[in-house]
Amino acid sequence: MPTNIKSFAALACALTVAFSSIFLVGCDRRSSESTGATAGSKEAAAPAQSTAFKSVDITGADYAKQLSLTDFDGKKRSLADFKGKVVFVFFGFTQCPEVCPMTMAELAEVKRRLGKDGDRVQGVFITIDPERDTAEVLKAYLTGMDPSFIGLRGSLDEVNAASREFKVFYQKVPTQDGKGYTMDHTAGGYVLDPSGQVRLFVRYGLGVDALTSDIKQLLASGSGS
Ligand SMILES: [Cu+2]
Repeated sequence: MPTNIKSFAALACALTVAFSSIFLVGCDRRSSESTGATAGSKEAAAPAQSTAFKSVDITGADYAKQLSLTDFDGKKRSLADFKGKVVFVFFGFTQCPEVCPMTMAELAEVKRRLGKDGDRVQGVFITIDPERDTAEVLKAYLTGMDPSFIGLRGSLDEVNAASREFKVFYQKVPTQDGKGYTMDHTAGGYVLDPSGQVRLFVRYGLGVDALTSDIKQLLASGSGS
């Protein structure tokens, strides 16, 4: 008897979660990386029951559809280059003290755990600090964590356009000594399925187990051939 009610409740919950996740991306704006991360882990706990995914399911979103930047070897890249793979897209900067290195290190661990299937997972890191993150810096940083990772950069305008397409926020924040700056940015990544559709928003701190499970599902559903 309660089946219909249950599925309706699940749907309503999923919609609420999807809506709040879009809102929360915006909420990262003013928060520093650490507070953003704390808020993220609290919010991330809720969606787990309403979907098979541990991340926030954003299947059908009308953004994160295109990308046009240059990789650290000077090659022009678009999302079409990664078709057939599950792609993890993250916006960050190499001087980030915690969120960026933790996120990419976790993704590297996920790839290792997946073994042979890990070859079909592509990590894409887009620098929001192209002034300091030269191609050389970006390449050393990423390939040091996983030789398959790709780093993308562009002019300030190009990076800004990409961040708008992915609904990612970032801004330069002067350091307290007044001598330099750091970057505030959205602490989460996007996962695209092998057909190139955006499927998940991964909040910072989700963890290796959950991310491995989510990516496994997308690899299984999108094997195609
Ligand atoms: Cu960061």
